[in-house]
Amino acid sequence: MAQSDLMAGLLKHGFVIIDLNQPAIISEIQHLVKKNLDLQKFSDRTLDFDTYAMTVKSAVDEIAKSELVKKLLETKKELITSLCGPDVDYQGYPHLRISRPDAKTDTSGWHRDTFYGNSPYEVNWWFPVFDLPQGSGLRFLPGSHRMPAKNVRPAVVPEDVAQQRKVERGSVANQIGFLYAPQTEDLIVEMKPDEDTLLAPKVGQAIVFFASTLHAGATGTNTNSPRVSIDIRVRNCYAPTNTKPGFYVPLFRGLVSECANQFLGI
Ligand SMILES: O=C(O)CCC(=O)C(=O)O
Ligand SMILES: [Fe+2]
Repeated sequence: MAQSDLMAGLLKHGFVIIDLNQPAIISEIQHLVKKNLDLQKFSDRTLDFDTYAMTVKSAVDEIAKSELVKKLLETKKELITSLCGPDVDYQGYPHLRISRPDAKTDTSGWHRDTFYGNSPYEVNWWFPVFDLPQGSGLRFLPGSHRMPAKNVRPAVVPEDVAQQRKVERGSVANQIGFLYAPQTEDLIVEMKPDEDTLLAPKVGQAIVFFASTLHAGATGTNTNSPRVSIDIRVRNCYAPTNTKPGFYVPLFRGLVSECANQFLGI
C-alpha cells in the first residue's frame, strides 16, 4: 500500500493494516514463543487464570529481552517518524496475548486505550504471531478516533468473568496487559451490531491504530487454537502520557533532541 493511502485510511478510520515485510524477525518471535510456551496447554481449559498469567509473563520477559519488537519497529522508521515526528519512544515491555478460544477472560472488551493512561497522541501496533484462528482478531469502531468519549464510567464486568479473572493494579495479569478497572462510555453502549468491523491481519502484517480508536479483542469460534498476538505502542517522546514511568523507552531521536540531550547531559 502506498504511504498516502495508508495515511488516508488511518485518518479516516483510525486504523490501517500494514505489511511488515520482515519474515525473519517474525519467525524469530514465533520461535521464542514456542520455546517458552507450550501452546497446547492453552487449547484446553486446565490453566487457572493466575497460572495462565504467570506462564505468559515468562514468555514476555524473553521477548522483551530479545528486543525483536524494537528491531521490527526500527525497520518502520520512515512511517513511525512521519506519524510521530523525529523523537519517538516505544513500549519496551510488549504485551503478548494468548487468548484461548471462547475464553471470556482472555480478551478485553470494548475500550479506547485513552481510558487507561494512554493519550490520543499514542499509536498502537497489534500483530498476530501465528495464523489467526477463524473469527479472531481485533474489532474496531471506524471513525471513533475522532468522536469524543462521552460519560466514561466503570464498566460492569459479567459475574462469570469477574469470578475467574481478578486483576489487581500492578499484578502479573495487569503487567501482561489486563485491565484492572474496565471502563465504558456512551458510544460503546449505543453501538449497533453492524457498526463495527473485525480486522484479521495475516502473519507478517500489523494493525496500526490510535489510542483513541474504540477496539475490542475477538477470540475464535469453532477452534481449539488460541489467538496469539503482540501489541505495543509508540509516541513522540514529548507527547503526553499517563503510563507508568519506564513504560516508554527511547526508539528514535532526531538531530535537535540528540544535540539538546548532549548539551543538557541527559
Ligand atoms: O488483543 C486484544 O484482545 C486487545 C488488544 C488491545 O486492546 C490493544 O492492543 O490495545
Ligand atoms: Fe487496547
